[in-house]
Amino acid sequence: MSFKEFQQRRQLEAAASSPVPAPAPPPAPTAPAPTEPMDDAPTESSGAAAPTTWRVKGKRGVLVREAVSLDSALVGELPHGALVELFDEASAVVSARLRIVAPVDGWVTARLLEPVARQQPVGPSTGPPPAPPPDAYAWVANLEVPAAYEGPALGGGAVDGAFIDAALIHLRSQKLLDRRSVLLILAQTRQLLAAESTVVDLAIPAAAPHYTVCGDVHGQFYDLLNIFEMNGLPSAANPYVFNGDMVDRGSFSFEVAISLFMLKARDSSAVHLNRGNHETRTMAKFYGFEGEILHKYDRAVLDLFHECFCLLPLGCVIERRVIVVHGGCPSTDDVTLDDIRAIDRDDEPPEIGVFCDLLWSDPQPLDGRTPSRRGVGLSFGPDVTRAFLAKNDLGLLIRSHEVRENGYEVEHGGALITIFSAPNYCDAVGNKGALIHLGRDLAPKFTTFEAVPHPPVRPMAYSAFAQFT
Ligand SMILES: [Mn+2]
Repeated sequence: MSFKEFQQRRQLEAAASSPVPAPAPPPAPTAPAPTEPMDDAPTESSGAAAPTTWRVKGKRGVLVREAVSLDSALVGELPHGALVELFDEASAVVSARLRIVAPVDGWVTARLLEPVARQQPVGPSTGPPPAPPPDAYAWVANLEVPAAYEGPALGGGAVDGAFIDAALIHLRSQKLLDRRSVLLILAQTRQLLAAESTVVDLAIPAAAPHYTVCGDVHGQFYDLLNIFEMNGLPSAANPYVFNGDMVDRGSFSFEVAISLFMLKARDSSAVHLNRGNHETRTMAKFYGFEGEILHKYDRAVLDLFHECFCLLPLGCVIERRVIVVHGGCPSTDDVTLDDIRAIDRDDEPPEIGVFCDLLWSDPQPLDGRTPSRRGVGLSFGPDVTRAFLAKNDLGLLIRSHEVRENGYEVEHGGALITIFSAPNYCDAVGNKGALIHLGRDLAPKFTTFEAVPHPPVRPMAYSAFAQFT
C-alpha cells in the first residue's frame, strides 16, 4: 500500500467511524478477586474500612476507595459522564457528587468529584468517628508473585535501573512481567501523574543538552526500543517528552505503556507523557489496547491503566516558548494557557471543547477553521496557529496525531511541527519515524529512522475491529 493509498483509506475509515464508534458487545465478565478493591465486586472488598452502602437516586451501591460500585442493572440508564448525587443509605448524612465513568461487567464505577462530606448523624452517636481512608493501593504490595515466575520482580516496590534493564530485556523476549510488579508500577505512576499540572512547564535540565520530543508510538514496542538504542534511555541528562498515542493499533501497546511508566516511576523528570486521543476508554476498546490488556492481564490492570491515562497532562511548555500537545489548537482564539491549566483533566475527554480540541485537532494549509474529517476536533489554519502562539507568548507548537511520510513535517510557515514516531505505521504505511532534539536555542533538530523487525503479531491483533483491518 502506498502512503497516498493509506491516507485515503484512513480518511474513509475516519468518516465511517467518527466521532465515536458504535459500541461493541461487552467482554466476558471476570470473576472478582476477593483481596482487591479494584475489582467491581460489591461485597468482597477488604481493607481497613468496611464498605459503606450507598444509594444513588435511590439505587444501592458500595463505596470502595474513592470509587463507588453500583449495580448497572439499576443505574444502567445513567450515561457515561452523568453527574449524580450520592447519599448514605440510612440517613443521608453523607453526600458527594459523582460522575459515572465505567459501566463494566454488571457493575458501574462512579468516581467521586469531591471528597465525601461527612456530617454528624442525627441522633446519638453509635461509635468512633470514621477512620481515614486506607492507602488506595496498599493491597497491591500484598499480592503474591507466582512461584513459577522467573522474570524481574519489584520486591520492595522501588523502580531502579537494574529492574528497568532486566524488565526491558524480559519484555523484548515477549515475556510478561508479573502482575504485582505491573500494578505497583501503575500505582506509582498514577501518584506521579496526579501531582502534575494539566500543562507542565519544562526547563532543559542543566545536565542535559536537549529535550527529545517523540510523537505517536502506537504500540510499536520494538521501534521504541530502537529509539532508546539510538538516542539513549530517558534519564536526568536525557529527558524525553512522549506526545500521546503510546497505545493502540500496534499489538505491543502493553509493553510500550508499562515501559514508559516504569521509566517515569524511576525518575519522573526524565519522562514527560502527554495524553493522546488513544489514551481513552472509547478508543482503547476499538483499537486494540483494551483487548490486549484483557488478554495479557485482566480488568483490574486495565482499569488502573485508564486511571493513569485520565491523569496524563494535556500538554507541556518547554522553556516557556514551545508548546507540545497531541492534536492542536482550540476552536476559539481566546484560549490561554491558564484556561488549559484550569481544565479538570481527570476524566475521559468530552466530545467538544478545549480538552477535546487539544487531543483531536489537525492543521490544514489554508487559513481559518473547518470541520475535521475525523468528525471530532477541527482543522485549523496557519493564522489560527499564529494567533494561539501570539496570545500565549509562545514561539512554536509541536503536535503529533498524524502520520507523515518522513516522520515529521514543518508546517504553517515554521510555526507548527508534526512529529510521528511510529515508522512503517501499522506495518503498512512505509513512513519513517522521527524525533526532535530541542536544545537551549529551541531550534528543532530532527532524526529520522526506519522500522525494525518485530515478532509476528500483527497490528490490531487484539482489537474488536480486527476483522476489518
Ligand atoms: Mn492521535
